Amino acid sequence: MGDKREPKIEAYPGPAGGWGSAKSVVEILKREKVPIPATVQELWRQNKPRGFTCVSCAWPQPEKPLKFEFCENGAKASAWELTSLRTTPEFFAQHTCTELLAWSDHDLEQQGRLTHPLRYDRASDKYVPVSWSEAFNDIGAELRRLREADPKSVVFYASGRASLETSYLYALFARLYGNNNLPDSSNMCHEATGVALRKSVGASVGTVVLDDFAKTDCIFFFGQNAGVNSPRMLHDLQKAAKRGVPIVVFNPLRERGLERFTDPQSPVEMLARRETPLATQYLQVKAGGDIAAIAGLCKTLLALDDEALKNGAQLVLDHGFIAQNCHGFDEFAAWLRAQDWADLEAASGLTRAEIERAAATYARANAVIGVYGMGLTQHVLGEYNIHLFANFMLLRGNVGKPGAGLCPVRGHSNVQGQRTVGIADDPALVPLNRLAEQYGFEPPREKGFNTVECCEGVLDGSVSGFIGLGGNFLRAIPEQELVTAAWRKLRLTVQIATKLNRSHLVNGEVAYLLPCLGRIEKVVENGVAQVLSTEDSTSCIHASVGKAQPASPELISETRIVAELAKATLPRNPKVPWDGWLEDYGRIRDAIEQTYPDQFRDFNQRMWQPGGFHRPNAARERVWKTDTGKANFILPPSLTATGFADAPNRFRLMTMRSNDQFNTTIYGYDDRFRGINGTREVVLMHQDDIARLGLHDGQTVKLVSDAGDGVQREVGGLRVVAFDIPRGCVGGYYPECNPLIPLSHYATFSKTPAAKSVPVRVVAC
Ligand SMILES: Nc1nc2c(c(=O)[nH]1)N[C@H]1C(S)=C(S)[C@@H](COP(=O)(O)OP(=O)(O)OC[C@H]3O[C@@H](n4cnc5c(=O)[nH]c(N)nc54)[C@H](O)[C@@H]3O)O[C@H]1N2
Ligand SMILES: Nc1nc2c(c(=O)[nH]1)N[C@H]1C(S)=C(S)[C@@H](COP(=O)(O)OP(=O)(O)OC[C@H]3O[C@@H](n4cnc5c(=O)[nH]c(N)nc54)[C@H](O)[C@@H]3O)O[C@H]1N2
Ligand SMILES: [Mo]
Repeated sequence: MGDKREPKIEAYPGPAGGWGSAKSVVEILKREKVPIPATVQELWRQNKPRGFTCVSCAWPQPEKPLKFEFCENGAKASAWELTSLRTTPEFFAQHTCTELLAWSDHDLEQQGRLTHPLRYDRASDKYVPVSWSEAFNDIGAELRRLREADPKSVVFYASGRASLETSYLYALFARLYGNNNLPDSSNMCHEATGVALRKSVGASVGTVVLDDFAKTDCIFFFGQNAGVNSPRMLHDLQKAAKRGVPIVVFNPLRERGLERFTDPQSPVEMLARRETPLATQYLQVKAGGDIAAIAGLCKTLLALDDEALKNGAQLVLDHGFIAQNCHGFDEFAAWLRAQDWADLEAASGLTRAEIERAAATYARANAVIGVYGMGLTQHVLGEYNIHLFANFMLLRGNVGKPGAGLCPVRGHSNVQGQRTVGIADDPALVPLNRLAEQYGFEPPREKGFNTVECCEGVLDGSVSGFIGLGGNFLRAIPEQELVTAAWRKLRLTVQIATKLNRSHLVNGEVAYLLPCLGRIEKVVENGVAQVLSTEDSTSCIHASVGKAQPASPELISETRIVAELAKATLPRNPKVPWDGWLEDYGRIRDAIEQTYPDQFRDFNQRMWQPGGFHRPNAARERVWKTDTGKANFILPPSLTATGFADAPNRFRLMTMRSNDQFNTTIYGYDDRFRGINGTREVVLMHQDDIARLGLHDGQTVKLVSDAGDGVQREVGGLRVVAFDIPRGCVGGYYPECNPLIPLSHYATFSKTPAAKSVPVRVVAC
């Protein structure tokens, strides 16, 4: 199980959680050959006060944790890091990078943890071991040379796993170096959220805390797959469902984790195979059809309100809230009245009756939580999806009251926190004046590169150096083939990582692969164990204590790697105490508090609070930090979020995550809930579309880009799977389908790659 084998496609009868989950955890523990007692001991500490923060998703830690506060996918992520497998210098002596490029993503990471700092040797096309001091000196010298030529030519990428301490130092390093080129993985996921929510409600993050789930009386879900990507949330959903809270889901696919759940930690539920149904209504909206669906919901609320007014009944909209807090309601109402139901039905793929039923559920609830994920953000009109969702919530004052609010579910376990402490390409989001004063330098004021702009810079030659603090940049981005080809012309590439991945095999002229400790491992500096911290999806900040034995004695922390790189590169500045910070990471937290006094008051004390301390959020208090000083109703330019016109054989490709992966990390080849086992090389299609194209279930096809920009992009060898998916939409796995996404295909304002509606044709091979 878990390996590539004869594909088996067969509907999965079980719930999310349950015995399937338990079995899947046992399999990965075996596959990673982890020492079982030590691993169980670690899992016991996961997401607990004085334990470590799970390295998988960003769902918050409850104040009073469960006995085991982890889920199937959290356990997989921990086992992946605690593995006893090792990728040693001997391994690299045996394989060239070119040879390894032909390996699968799964096989590369399956070699285990990196153990030694490595330098790429161009002559042999192999990685060779190098000492830390040699690596830092050489990289420092290269970075100084690049800085002399153009300080804007180096990019400092971060994947969202590094701690607040490391992230703060990393952002400071980039600014002292001379640029704001700080793209991070959130540029590819919730960037659209930051941009859209700032305009709608003046906050760039969600407004709910965990406690709101206990108080809510209705939950609306758009394009977020909790059962796979934030499974601990299922406990909160299950509790809500058991209280009779309606859960309404808008998703093109019927995701099992949103349908029913068995708590694997409950012996009664497990033994009795008892399931809790979750979604009370499931609407299979077309990919890119949410603007129309939400407009339909809002139009219904308006009609219900009109009717109530006529009958002298209680009004449906919260007019008091709207008058006091909102801007643009009249224009929005006029726009809604002008919409034709036939257009809304066609663009959403839903019927008026279904939408009206969902709107009636919403209208009956006093406190509604609006949850969303990549299904809304990763579209050309991704920001408008979010604006419409915010409009919908504002109509009944569902922002800034107990049990209600917007809940974008963030991706990586510290991706939100990285932004909070300065990893941002937009200098307007950073207190530059305070940094200037604190560190006695003139920070760069020009906007830096985000992820898409970094790729553009690689293509046009304006980028010469790349540092990756985690992640798998070349595999995660769109337009993989062109960017990968240009990548080899970079002067310097440095990757800081725990495991080998594809991005490490495509190198600049000078290239290093620097291995680091993971979050579960003990970090010791000068004989003293150090503590790190992270921020979750609900803006709660907590300590994380790693205790596991390091995977190799050579490993040092990411915090140290960043500080040593900075020291080797930058002129000495007595106001920037890199060595002092490394002696005691608590001093980095003091520095963070000094830069962000309102957000991080008493950081070193409060991070120990069970469940963490909450960063203030003005929108939660109904203080609207927008251009109008109010919460804004914003109108969309179109009912469809795809950004391209429909055409007879043009499909909307949604790139999907399986239940057996964390982003580009492929744990195995089973997507249990969707019943696709032993393979990821599939394209999910509606039976009618299969027949219309004269194809058949099981046939091999290729997907070809239909972006109309003259660039040849295709992914072949995919097996057609007849699936319950809206007509006109097809599903394929991320990252295998990434070569099909044009670099220019992104959300308009945030440049979030539009990975949930990519224009493709399906062609028989
Ligand atoms: N186990 C595990 N956990 C993870 C990750 C992982 O890969 N594995 N990744 C982490 C990261 S970085 C992130 S950002 C999050 C991602 O977590 P999610 O936000 O859940 O992202 P996806 O699974 O990509 O897509 C979510 C859902 O959107 C639906 N969808 C697609 N298109 C549309 C649409 O147009 N409209 C609507 N309404 N729905 C649509 C899909 O069917 C899918 O169910 O999870 C994080 N957690
Ligand atoms: N088509 C398509 N493309 C997408 C998406 C999609 O839905 N569809 N989703 C996008 C999203 S939401 C995201 S967030 C990006 C993800 O993009 P990235 O964040 O760049 O990629 P990951 O796969 O999360 O990175 C995995 C690698 O991180 C390294 N790593 C793991 N743990 C650590 C650690 O503790 N420290 C360090 N230094 N390294 C570590 C390992 O070497 C591992 O190979 O992909 C985006 N790309
Ligand atoms: Mo993400």
